[in-house]
Amino acid sequence: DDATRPPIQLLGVPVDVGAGQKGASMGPAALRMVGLLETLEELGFAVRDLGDLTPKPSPEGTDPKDRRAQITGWCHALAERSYGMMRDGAFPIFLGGDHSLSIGSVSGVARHCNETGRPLFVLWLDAHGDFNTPTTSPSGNIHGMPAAFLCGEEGFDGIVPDAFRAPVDPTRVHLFGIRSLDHGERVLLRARGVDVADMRLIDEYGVAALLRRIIEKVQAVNGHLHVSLDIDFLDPSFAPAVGTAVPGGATYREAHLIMEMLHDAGVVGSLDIVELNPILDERGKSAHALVDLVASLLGRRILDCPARSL
Ligand code: 5AB
Ligand code: MN
Ligand code: MN
Ligand code: MN
Repeated sequence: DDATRPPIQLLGVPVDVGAGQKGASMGPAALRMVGLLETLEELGFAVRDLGDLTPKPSPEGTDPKDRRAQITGWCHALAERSYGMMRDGAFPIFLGGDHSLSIGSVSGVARHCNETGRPLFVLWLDAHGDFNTPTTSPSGNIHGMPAAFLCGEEGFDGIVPDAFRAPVDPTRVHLFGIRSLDHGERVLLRARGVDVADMRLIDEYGVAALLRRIIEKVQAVNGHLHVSLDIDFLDPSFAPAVGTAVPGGATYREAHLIMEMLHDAGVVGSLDIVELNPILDERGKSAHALVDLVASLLGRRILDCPARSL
């Protein structure tokens, strides 16, 4: 029913200093170019494009070589913005940009959930754990750390304003599709009790059974599920536009099934689409694949007329 569907707000977050390679800053433009907004409107949603975020300048001026300071500028601005979008009653979609942006986007969502008493769950669709800290990281790249930040690990002081420092319970963070972990993050993930569905588990049980357990946990407490979709979750054969491609990712249909099940469950309240690096794409196919996945998440069906089936 249309009346119960929140309006969608799109926000571009053209950050790439969190990654080792430049280019994800063009992600928001590419997603718009292949028709994200129009696709969502065709599904019957009211969609507002808020344009691209600009980072908050630091009082002393930000040294362009200080990546941590740059990320802080983005995440300060994004945490506030994300919180505002949630308060508006919107369904926010954050268009990345590298994965460091989730430090800001999820912090804003978490603050809103705390205020409204809704338990927050995070589904992290990724080839990587993103559970390094500034101490364990082999690369120093902040896009390999956001999940650790969100679970309250140390070493991130000041990266979002204090009012937004609301750690998510690690047992409510679900990493899914994982096939590349560093030693330090493997140790931390185990110690904190984060739920990890790696590709080995997915191969044995299939995405449906593993996702159903997560959905049921969220539904049992009327939780809010934030989905953080890193394009490298997908197999690079159909989504090559990634700086950190790892073979053996989710197939096209596995990824769509996840989105379709999430839609039917009605549990998702916010979404990041991150790490699309258009300069590495092949004739826009990765960008198109992402838009099709978002469409499935928001109700496109194979069999029924989309605008009437919701
Ligand atoms: B992405 C690596 N674990 O920390 C690191 O793309 C890769 O957001 C991180 O998942 C990949 O640098 C970060 C080696
Ligand atoms: Mn709300
Ligand atoms: Mn990744
Ligand atoms: Mn990631």
